[in-house]
Amino acid sequence: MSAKVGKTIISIVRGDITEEDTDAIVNAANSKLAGGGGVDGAIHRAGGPAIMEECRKIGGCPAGEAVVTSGGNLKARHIIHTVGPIYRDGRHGERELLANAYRNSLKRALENGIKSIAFPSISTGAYGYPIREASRIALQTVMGFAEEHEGITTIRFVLFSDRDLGIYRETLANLRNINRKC
Ligand code: AR6
Repeated sequence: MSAKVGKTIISIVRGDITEEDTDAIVNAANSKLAGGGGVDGAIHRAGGPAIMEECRKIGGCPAGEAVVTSGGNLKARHIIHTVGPIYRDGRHGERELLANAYRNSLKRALENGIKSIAFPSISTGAYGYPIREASRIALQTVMGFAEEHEGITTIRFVLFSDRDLGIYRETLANLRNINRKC
């Protein structure tokens, strides 16, 4: 399933992000860039130790920000490490921090000449963000960015389960309908 916004194709697929062949994949990291479980663990395992070496040199990344390393042994040449919010109750700036994580990842992509990028569902695993709301923020943010910026041709959301895929699909369908009515 996909949508075209300006010159950017935004698509939603099911898969393992470590196997993506986009110019960059995004990692849902922690603020110490220390590695961990979930998608972070999978990326470091598949990409090899050179990535952690680069993360150590960078030192850290606050929630909502994003930094770039090489892709190590992955097909993707770059990894954009971003840090989503830890969800508490939705009243602690979580929405803005999650939107910033997507927006700043796309900014780093533009700065590095990256034309295709794959995102996981940031913050909806260990960090507990309710996925329906997170999917709206994710898709609205990247669609808004694609309207305002040229240069990225492909933005792909790579969901790890059928359930997550279904939720992102529904959200994209709803957002496309809303845009058509405007
Ligand atoms: N490909 C795509 N998506 C995946 C993969 C994969 N290989 N593996 C897991 N996911 P999480 P967070 C999905 O917990 O919530 C780490 O320990 C997963 O099903 O990876 O942002 C970090 O070090 C879920 O939908 O990230 C941080 O401490 C989504 O990726 C913390 O977890 C995000 O789940 C970050 O938590």
